[in-house]
Amino acid sequence: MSAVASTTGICTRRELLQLAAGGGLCAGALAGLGGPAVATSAATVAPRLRDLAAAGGRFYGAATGRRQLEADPDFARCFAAECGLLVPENELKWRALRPAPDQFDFSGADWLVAFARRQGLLVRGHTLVWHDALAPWLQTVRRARDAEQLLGAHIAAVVGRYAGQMHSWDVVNEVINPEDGRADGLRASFWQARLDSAYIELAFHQAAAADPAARLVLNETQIEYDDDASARRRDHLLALLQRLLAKGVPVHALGVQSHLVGHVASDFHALADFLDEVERLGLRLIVTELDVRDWELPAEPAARDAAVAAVYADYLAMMLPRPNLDGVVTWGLSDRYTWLSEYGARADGAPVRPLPFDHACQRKLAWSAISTALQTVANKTRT
Ligand code: 9MR
Repeated sequence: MSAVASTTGICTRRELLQLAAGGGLCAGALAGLGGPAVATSAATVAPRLRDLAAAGGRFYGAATGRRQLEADPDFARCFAAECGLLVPENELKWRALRPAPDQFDFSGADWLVAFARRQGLLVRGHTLVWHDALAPWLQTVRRARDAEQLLGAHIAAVVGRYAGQMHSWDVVNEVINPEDGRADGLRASFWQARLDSAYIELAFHQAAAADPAARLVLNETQIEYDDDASARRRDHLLALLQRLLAKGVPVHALGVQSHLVGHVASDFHALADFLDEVERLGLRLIVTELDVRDWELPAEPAARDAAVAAVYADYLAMMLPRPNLDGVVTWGLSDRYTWLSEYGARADGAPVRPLPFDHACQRKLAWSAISTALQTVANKTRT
C-alpha cells in the first residue's frame, strides 16, 4: 500500500481517501506542509523535492514560463528552491520560436536557460516536432522536400544553440493516435502528411548530430490507464520503439507524460507491464508532464487535495522505483499557473488544484505524496 509519510508521521492511502470523503486530517499528512522550501526560518524548512530526488539518483522538476518567473518573484523563489530541473512550457515550440520562415526568436528560451543556469537547474527541451503549436506560416509549406529541409534546419539551429546545456530533448511529441485510422497507429499530422513516418527518424538523427550529449526522448500521452484506448496506444508505441531501435535510430528514452485524473482509481498495472517491456529494450524513462486533473472531484479543497494526493501516491509508487527512471517533472509547480485552469476548468468554477503547491505557493498533500515516494527510493538507495 502506498502512503504519504513525512518526518513526523505517516498518512496511508486509506486515510487520504477517508479525508477525501470528509474525514479528519491525519498527522502524517500535515508534516512538511508548513509552506514552500524558501521559508527563512531553518525550523520550518522541510527537505526539498530536488534534494529528496537527488538522494535517490533521480531529478524532480517542473514546467514553467518566462512570464511567470519574471513577474512573480515569490513563485520564482519557490521554483528555484524546490526544483532541480526546468522545462520551458511553451518557449521552445515552433509557434514561439519561429515568427517567420527565415526568423528565430530565442528570447524566451534563452531567458529560461539563463535562469536555470543561475539557479543550478537542469533543463529539458520541449519539443522539436509536434502537431500542435506550429507556426501558422508552416501551413503554406506543401512539398516534402521543403518540409524536410525546414525540419532539419530547425533542429540543427535549436538543438545546436543549446548543445551541452540540455539534460534531454523531447524530439517528437504525441506521434501515436490510433483514432486517425492508420494501421501503424501514427498520428495524421502536418509532418506525417508531408514526410510520411520518415520525419521521426529524421528528427532523431538531426538532434543527435546537433547535441551528442543530450538524452533524446520520444514523448507520449494517454498511455497511463488500464482501458482499451490506452492499451491500443501502448501496443502501437511499443512497435514503433522496436522499429526505430532496430534501424539504429538514436532514441534514448520514453517520456511518459502522465496527465492523470483524480476521480479514476488505478494501480497502473497495465502501464507497469508495458514499461517493463520498454526497459527491456534498454530505454530510459522520464515522467515528463505529471499533474492530476480535479474536475470531477468534490468542491471542498481538503477533500479534493486528498483525492489528488492519493493518485500521486499510487502512480509514483509504481513509477519512481523503476530501475531506468531518470526523474519526474510536474506540468507546473503551483496551482497559480496550470494549463488546467483553462483546459480542465471545473463546472462549479472553483479554481483547480492539480499540482504540489497551492495558489499561495504553499505545499499541499500532493507535495507530501511526491516527497514520500522520493524518500522511499532514497531510503532503498542507502540500504
Ligand atoms: O501547458 C501548455 C499550454 O500552456 C499551451 O497552451 C499548450 C499548447 O501549446 O500546450 C500545453 O502543454 C502541452 C505540452 O506541450 C504537450 N503535452 C500536453 C500539454 C498540455 O496540453
